[in-house]
Amino acid sequence: MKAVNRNRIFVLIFLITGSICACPPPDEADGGAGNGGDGPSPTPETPSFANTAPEADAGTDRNVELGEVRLDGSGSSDADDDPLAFSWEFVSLPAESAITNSDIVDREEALAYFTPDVTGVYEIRLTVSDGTDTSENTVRIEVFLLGTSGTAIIRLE
Ligand SMILES: [Ca+2]
Repeated sequence: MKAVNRNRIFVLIFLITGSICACPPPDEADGGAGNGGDGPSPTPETPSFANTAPEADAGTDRNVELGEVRLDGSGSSDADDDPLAFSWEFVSLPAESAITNSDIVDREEALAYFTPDVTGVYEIRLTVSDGTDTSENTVRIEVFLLGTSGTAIIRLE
């Protein structure tokens, strides 16, 4: 008899503790932010104005003769048709080159240009912003110098 009573007590305790543990209906009172929502609180972003990041397009890689190089980021786009802000900057330059980002004319515009000071490979990054998100794209431009024969490519030292 005592054993039976003890079992009943265990069952009773189990039921009580079980019901206590289950008491707060699993996170539903919190708006369903339960599973995995223990970290940073649910992002308070405005769902009705979700932004789509822009897509930067710095133009196609190419080889050009030494002279003014045009940069064309007009192929960049934004799915929301947000107005875009542009910024061009050099990622890498020929070792002999002494030009800097400030030598990029209209470097905050979709259409910009610069004048290389030496031949070699110039890599220029376009960063496009829609005011919320940004996107980057890099264009590689190899600048060469035509020899007198019109075919030879020589390095300008
Ligand atoms: Ca956008």
